[in-house]
Amino acid sequence: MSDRDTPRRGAWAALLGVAALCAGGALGCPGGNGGAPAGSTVAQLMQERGLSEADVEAALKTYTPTGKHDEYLLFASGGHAGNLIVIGLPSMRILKYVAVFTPEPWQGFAYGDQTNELLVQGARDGRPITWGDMHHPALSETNGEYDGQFCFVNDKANARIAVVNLKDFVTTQIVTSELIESDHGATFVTPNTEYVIEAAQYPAPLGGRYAPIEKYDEEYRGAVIFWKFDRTRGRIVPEASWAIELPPYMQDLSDAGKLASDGWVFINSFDTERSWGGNMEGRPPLESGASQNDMDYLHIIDWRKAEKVVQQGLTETIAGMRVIRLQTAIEKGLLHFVGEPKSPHGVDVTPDGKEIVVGGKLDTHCTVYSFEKIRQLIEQKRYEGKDPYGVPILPFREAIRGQVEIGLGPLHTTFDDKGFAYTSVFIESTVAKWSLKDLKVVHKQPVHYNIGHLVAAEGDTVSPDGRYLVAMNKWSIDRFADVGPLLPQNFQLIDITGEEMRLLYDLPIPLGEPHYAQIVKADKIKALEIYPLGTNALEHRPDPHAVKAGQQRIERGPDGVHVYMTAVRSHFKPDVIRVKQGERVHLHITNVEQARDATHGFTINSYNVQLSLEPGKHCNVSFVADRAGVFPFYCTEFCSALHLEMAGYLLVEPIE
Ligand code: CUK
Ligand code: CUA
Repeated sequence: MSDRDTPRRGAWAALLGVAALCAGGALGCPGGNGGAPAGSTVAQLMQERGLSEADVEAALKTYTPTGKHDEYLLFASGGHAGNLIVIGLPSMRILKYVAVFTPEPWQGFAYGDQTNELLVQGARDGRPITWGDMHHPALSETNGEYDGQFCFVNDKANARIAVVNLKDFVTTQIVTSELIESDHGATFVTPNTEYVIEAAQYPAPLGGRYAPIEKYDEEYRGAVIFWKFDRTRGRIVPEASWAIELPPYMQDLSDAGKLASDGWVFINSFDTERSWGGNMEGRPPLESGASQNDMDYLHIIDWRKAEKVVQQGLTETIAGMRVIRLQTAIEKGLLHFVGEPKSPHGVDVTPDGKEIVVGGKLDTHCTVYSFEKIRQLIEQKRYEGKDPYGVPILPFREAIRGQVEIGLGPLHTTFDDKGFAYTSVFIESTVAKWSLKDLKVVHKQPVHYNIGHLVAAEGDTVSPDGRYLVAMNKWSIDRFADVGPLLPQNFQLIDITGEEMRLLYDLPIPLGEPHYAQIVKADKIKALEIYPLGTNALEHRPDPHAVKAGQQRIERGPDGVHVYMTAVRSHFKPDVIRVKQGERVHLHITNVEQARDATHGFTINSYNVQLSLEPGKHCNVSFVADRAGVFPFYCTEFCSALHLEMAGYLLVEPIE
């Protein structure tokens, strides 16, 4: 407190690197340089705003002057807002919301052009879904390093995966399999992005069948899908993807092995009790039923071996997906279990791939498993038993290197470049820093409040950067000005360069609950500045309907009226479109600008159309002009001095 109330000028002057400033006389150095009076500008500011030295230090470590770029990018899930948030570090400036599962008008996402088809692709059982519960973004990797090319995200509620192309930060694909009804251990990638992993969370009969819940043990199942990714096409290939059936436990988080453990996938689980609720039917509520056992099971999957089993055709097709049945997985030695204490959460492979760290919501430890020990136990077939489905269980004590006494409710773990691990401690609201070498906690940093995930710079790659950590807190309670009972989440930036962590910055996230994020070095992302003229952004190639200057035209065909239009500051050409009521209108609009940031929007009254036409981009829109009348269209981006004049008319003449 005294620190806060009485800033000590000498110390902050040192911190400001003050020689140069003193020379200017502005700071009033004690005893020096012209004897400027006490109560200098910075000191006054500190006093007026009640800032401590620590506050000023934090400000200096995060403040990013105009024109300076951030060193890192944080890709954070937007939770049930269904989008992906891009944030610069250390400034914590929000740079973009990338529309993924939810229509987004600024980006013209799902407001009339082909992006609508993306949401149609992501329909389940023919029903389009216009939101998603995004949990875990995963950046594509090459040799276990982020390569800056793609970001994958999941939708827990509807068991979907999307691909975002980081050339332009645009969603290009949404896939779903009706094999499963929800997911959570998604998305995680193998070290060369061979596969995008999606593990189901809530067991259900595979393939969307009905079965009475009393048949839970026999008919309900979990599964993990290995979505094959084709990097050159930038697409997931559903026909080349496959899955493994799992027992009806609630599979939770996943992580892919790397280096020493390359070729393996680890999935933690809960509810191995197979409790399914029924609290109005004389049964225990789901959550207490699911918390009876002292141990749940860490799932250990040999995916390279599984891939061979798929190639041998030892699969059954369910809901269009090739599935290795549970019995086959057991017989072929693809799946092993090892105990995990008390309602486990989080599974994180260390940077060298040699160890696997699992937290426990109702435990005070993180358990550190040795992959080498696990491998040997599997080789020697040393089991301590089998689960009710016949999955072999490795002896817990022989599979671990040790346990770290962390605190109440350890969840997720991330890593730095100096051999330290950082675990989020939910009940305590702290980040615990501990040494991988001797499994001892060395420092705890309070956070505000209820931390879920945390992420350090490149912290889940083979070579973490250290530097920064972001705590993703579920509650913010009193941290910000009151905005009603629904409060923002709080992302807290923490400096992890020193022995002790330092809290630097709070960023309120005014969106659905974000869960996980990844931090990548900004210079790894090589995004386009503009599109080559006439680009279809969904396919990253020239659109066959692209319009060049001088080729604008209106053509009538058997399928309706085709309008080939250009947008350029400050007009659409053509700017008058005449059709008859009931005719189908096809708009083909190219922004023929090649100047950076010269984006035009396009909206048309009453037809729910809104496009974003970045320089060079081409969009196609098609609708039936079923209402007679006069419909102004205009540019929705303030693009130029005559932006308001960038408008035109769709004239829909009534049929007699
Ligand atoms: S989960 Cu949210 S805090 Cu969905 Cu990764 Cu652990
Ligand atoms: Cu184009 Cu405003």
